[in-house]
Amino acid sequence: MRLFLALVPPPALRRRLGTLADAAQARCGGRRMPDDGLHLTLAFLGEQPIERAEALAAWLARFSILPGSWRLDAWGHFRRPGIVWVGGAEGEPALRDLQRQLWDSLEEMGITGRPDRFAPHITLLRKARRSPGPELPRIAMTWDYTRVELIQSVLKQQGSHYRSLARTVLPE
Ligand code: 2AM
Repeated sequence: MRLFLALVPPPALRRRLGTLADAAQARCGGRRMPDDGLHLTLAFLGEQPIERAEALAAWLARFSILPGSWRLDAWGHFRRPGIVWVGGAEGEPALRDLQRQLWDSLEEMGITGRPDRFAPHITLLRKARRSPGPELPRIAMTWDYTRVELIQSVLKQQGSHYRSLARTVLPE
């Protein structure tokens, strides 16, 4: 199973991000992520056997995370895969701590693949033909996050379909 750990925006924020995705697609082309697929990847785990997915789900459902706020205020572009994303211009220490904490636990479970650097972003478009430009709407949003989800990515012809398998409990 192809798995990753992510934060999933609440529905109202997803809709606002979807509006940005529409504006970005009008300028940049490419394939727009559906609103219900928008997320911030904290750890990409790749292909894992089903027993490990079960162990990960049980592990994740046992703890809560420190809630935080992520300030979204920047457009970005990964040129080669044509990814257009939104993220934060400021480095986000709380998100980095969360990502580090998750990878520390994953490595204890024997999972490899920790990236050298973490570039937090929410992908809005794939296979975009142009980079985002100054005519795109200004972004000023705050994402208050409380939970991490374990998500399965099922590759389909029209793009990946995401299925949430488990999530952390809400902080008290
Ligand atoms: P992307 O949006 O920048 O492509 C599910 O595929 C999630 O995991 C996506 O958010 C994707 O990031 C990320 N992802 C996919 N393949 C990856 C890889 N090889 N390394 C790191 N992240 C990856």
